[in-house]
Amino acid sequence: MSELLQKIADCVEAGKIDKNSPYPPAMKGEDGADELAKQALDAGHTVDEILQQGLMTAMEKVGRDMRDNIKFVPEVLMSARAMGAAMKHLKPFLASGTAERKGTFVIGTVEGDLHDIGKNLVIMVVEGGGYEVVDLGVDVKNETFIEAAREYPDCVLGLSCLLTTTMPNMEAAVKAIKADNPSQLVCIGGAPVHKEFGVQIGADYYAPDPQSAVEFLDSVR
Ligand code: B1M
Repeated sequence: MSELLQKIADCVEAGKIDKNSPYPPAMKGEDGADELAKQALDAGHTVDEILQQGLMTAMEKVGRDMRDNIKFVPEVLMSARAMGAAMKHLKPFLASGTAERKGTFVIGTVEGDLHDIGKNLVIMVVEGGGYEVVDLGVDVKNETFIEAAREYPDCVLGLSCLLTTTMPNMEAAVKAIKADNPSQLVCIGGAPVHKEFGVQIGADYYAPDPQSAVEFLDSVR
């Protein structure tokens, strides 16, 4: 991995957002994920390299440290903010789709779940794939998904979840959406969910990554 990408990964892991950020004290005054992501783009690194080698690698390590009680929620939040600062520079490349929109994708993280980094990445890629995206945010109640589906007829609903404990909420959401309108298309995604789970809960598609969500949208429009 290049030195610049390694530095980005170090910043995300340490929660170093930008040069002015006083956290962590050991990195005070140094460039953060914000400046380094811009430098990496200027140096010719691809968006995919920065995402996969710089940001995702670091976030996976943060996740392992969180699981092993080495890092705690406040530190993980700083890492999430550092990742967000870097992603800001990637957004124009991911979301530079054509002006003509191919359809509407309404997405939210299911009730009880506050994780939104993956969802926001999906939004950027789906926008880049040429779709209008309506972001319902996190901790989205079943009724909110249903109301949005009525407000945007012909939309595809996207449900994200990152916790095993909110997988039952995803199931409840899909069942409520389908009970209201059996032909409403629903795509699910998120680290703990998988294809079999999607089939089991009655979702139309399980997208393992953002690009797969675009491919599903293209296949049903
Ligand atoms: Co949380 N957290 N967290 N957390 N957190 C995990 C998920 C965890 C695996 C960490 C761990 O223990 N190893 C663990 C879940 C364990 C489990 O479920 N069994 C966990 C836990 C336990 C918790 C809390 C319960 C901790 C606590 O309070 N004790 C708590 C729950 C809060 C809540 O939601 N109610 C909590 C809180 C938090 C923070 C707030 C601190 C923060 C979230 C900040 C934010 O999102 N704004 C956070 C973070 C950052 C993580 C980890 C470290 C990183 C998640 C992430 O953003 N990954 C995570 C560990 C890990 O994943 N390594 C962890 C990067 C992101 C780009 O990937 O979200 O997977 P991901 O999205 C991917 C794909 O999944 C896919 O595309 C994306 C790009 O490839 N995708 C879709 C996602 N949604 C999709 C939808 C689609 C299609 C594709 O179509 C609709």
